[in-house]
Amino acid sequence: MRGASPVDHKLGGAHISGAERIISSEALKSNVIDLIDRALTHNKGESDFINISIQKIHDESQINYISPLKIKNFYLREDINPKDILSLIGFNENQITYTLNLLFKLKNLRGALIVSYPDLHEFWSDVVRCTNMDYAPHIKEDLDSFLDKHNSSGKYLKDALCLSSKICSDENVICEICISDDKNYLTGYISSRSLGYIRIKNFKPSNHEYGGRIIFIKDKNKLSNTINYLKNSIVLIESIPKIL
Ligand code: WAQ
Ligand code: MG
Repeated sequence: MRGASPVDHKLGGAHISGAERIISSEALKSNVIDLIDRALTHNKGESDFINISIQKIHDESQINYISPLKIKNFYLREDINPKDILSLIGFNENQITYTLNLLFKLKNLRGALIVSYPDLHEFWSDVVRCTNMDYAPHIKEDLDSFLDKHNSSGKYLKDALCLSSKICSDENVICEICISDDKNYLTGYISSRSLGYIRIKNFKPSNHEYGGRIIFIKDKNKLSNTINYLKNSIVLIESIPKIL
């Protein structure tokens, strides 16, 4: 599902809300209702345009099962900041400044901006909306109780972890960095295969109304493979994440 306002993204509308589900056919109707609800009740406002597309998975062998990233919850620590994390990933000071400036400049994109590293080329004509990922149906219930138990059932973590686990499972991806569209939701994250999904409290300044995602890739010759994987490959998370 993706929702926009005042008109379709393709006609210049702003992104309001988006979500993905991979479910059994019996759960289809109830999930569609939930998604419409989500598009109409987002903190950014009501979607005036909602696109719901539904695709049957014909063959289970099309499904790729992956592990979730480990969650590192710096939510309660004040001493961690995005610069430290990017530096651990290997970014130098200029690259860090560049990255944070770019992130805070992103406005109402319907997908993620891909940037090659280390030459920092921005692929503006290939902003990618990742689709076709979810948690495997057999873990969904346990996942919800697990997240509840760890006070992590907050509204955005579950979907963001799923999306980011798919993104980082592409070999060409170095890391992903994200802040929410919701102006009241200040927690963002930086994720990578090496460090996991690192949540950062107050990543976003409280007056910042926009969200965004940047995906850094190693090899721009493999850009189209990466985009194809992020959009089209069907990915299910097969196990409950660890919270460190
Ligand atoms: N694929 C690519 N980019 C996307 C997608 C997608 N499926 N969905 C959203 N984006 C981009 C788009 O540019 C949005 O403007 C931006 O990301 C932010 O999206 O507590 O809520 O849905 O651990 O607002 C992160 C912290 C919350 C969660 C992220 O993102 C936590 C969030 P939002
Ligand atoms: Mg959102």
